Amino acid sequence: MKKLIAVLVATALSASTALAEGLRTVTLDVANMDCAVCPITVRKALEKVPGVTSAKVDFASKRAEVVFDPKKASVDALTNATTDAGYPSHVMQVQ
Ligand SMILES: [Cu+2]
Repeated sequence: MKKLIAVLVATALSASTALAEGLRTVTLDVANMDCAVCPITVRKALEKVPGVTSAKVDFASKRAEVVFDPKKASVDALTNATTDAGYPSHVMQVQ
C-alpha cells in the first residue's frame, strides 16, 4: 500500500513539474519525406531549435511530435526549421 502511494505521489509530482515548466507538444505534418534518412534529417533540424526538448519523427505517418518550451521556441520556429531543411511542415495539433 505504501508503495502504491509512493508511485501515485511520484506520478503527480512529475505531472505537475511538466505543467510548471509549461512544455508544449506539437504534432507536425511533414512533407517531402521519401526515404528512411529523411526523418533523421528532420529530427536533427528540429533538435537544433533552442527550446526543443525532444523530437520524434515517424516516416510511415509523415508526422513529427515535438516537445518544446514555448518561452524559448515557437511553433513557427519549428515549421521554419523543417522547411529550411527541405521539408515543409504544418501544424496538426498543439497540446
Ligand atoms: Cu530521404
